[in-house]
Amino acid sequence: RSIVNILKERLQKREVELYYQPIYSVEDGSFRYAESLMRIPDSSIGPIYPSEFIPIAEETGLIVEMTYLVLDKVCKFVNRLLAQSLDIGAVHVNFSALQFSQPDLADRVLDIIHQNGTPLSAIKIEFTESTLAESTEVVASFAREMERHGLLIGLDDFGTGYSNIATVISIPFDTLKFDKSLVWASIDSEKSARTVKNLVHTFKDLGMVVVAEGVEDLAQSQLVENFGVDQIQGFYYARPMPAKRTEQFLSEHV
Ligand code: G
Ligand code: G
Ligand code: MN
Ligand code: NA
Repeated sequence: RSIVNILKERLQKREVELYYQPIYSVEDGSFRYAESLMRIPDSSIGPIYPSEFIPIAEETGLIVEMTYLVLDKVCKFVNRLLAQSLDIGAVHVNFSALQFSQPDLADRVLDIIHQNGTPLSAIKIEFTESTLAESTEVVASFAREMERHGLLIGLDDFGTGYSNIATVISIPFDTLKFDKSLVWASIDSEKSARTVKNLVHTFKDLGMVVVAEGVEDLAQSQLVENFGVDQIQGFYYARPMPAKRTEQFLSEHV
């Protein structure tokens, strides 16, 4: 069986699995945020990882419906947390560039969230710098429309794409996530560290929530805390985990 056929079948059966990686909030030491990460468990060939299936889902266009499925599942997950009075700040959902070729994107996104009765504030849509570079105008108008509705938008993988600072600051991003490569580079290089620290200050000064990702040990966590980031994501704090374990984790750390 090819990966394409597995993806089609999973999509049809709505059997995409979501893992969640809790995100640490520096201010109060809580874990009130998480990022959803797609997994395709398949018994015949073992689990298929995003690095393998996301490019295929993008080439075939399947990523569009997969993303709506992910969003629907995230809404249901958030609803379960809220029903237990767990104050999940927001779950970050990844969007691929291809999503922005859909003229009804904004309507579909809002429909899915409304149909689930999930508060808009509990979802944060992440897209990458390369998405922004590829479809600047579409992304900008989507971001403005989401802002009007109260849905938060985050820029992912900052520092790896073709960041045009003028574009980045013209879009109403709530959140900016520094890519792991910048975090790691800052451990080895004083120049990188100073640059990232100053950028963190710049974005915070603009009122953005700043996240560092890929934090794997104590030294890296101390470094990014010293940079002044608001939130930290990384294996040092928590690995991506199944929904049930995430619920348990969050209930113990909110
Ligand atoms: O979870 P993992 O570290 O293997 O994820 C690898 C990559 O796959 C990440 O860059 C992540 O953005 C991407 N990815 C994971 N889940 C999704 C998803 O639901 N949608 C999209 N578009 N990308 C995802
Ligand atoms: O969407 P994005 O590319 O930001 O996806 C986050 C990816 O980073 C996921 O694949 C997740 O598993 C991975 N990740 C999260 N924390 C760490 C970490 O501390 N180290 C490494 N190597 N990868 C991480
Ligand atoms: Mn992401
Ligand atoms: Na990232």
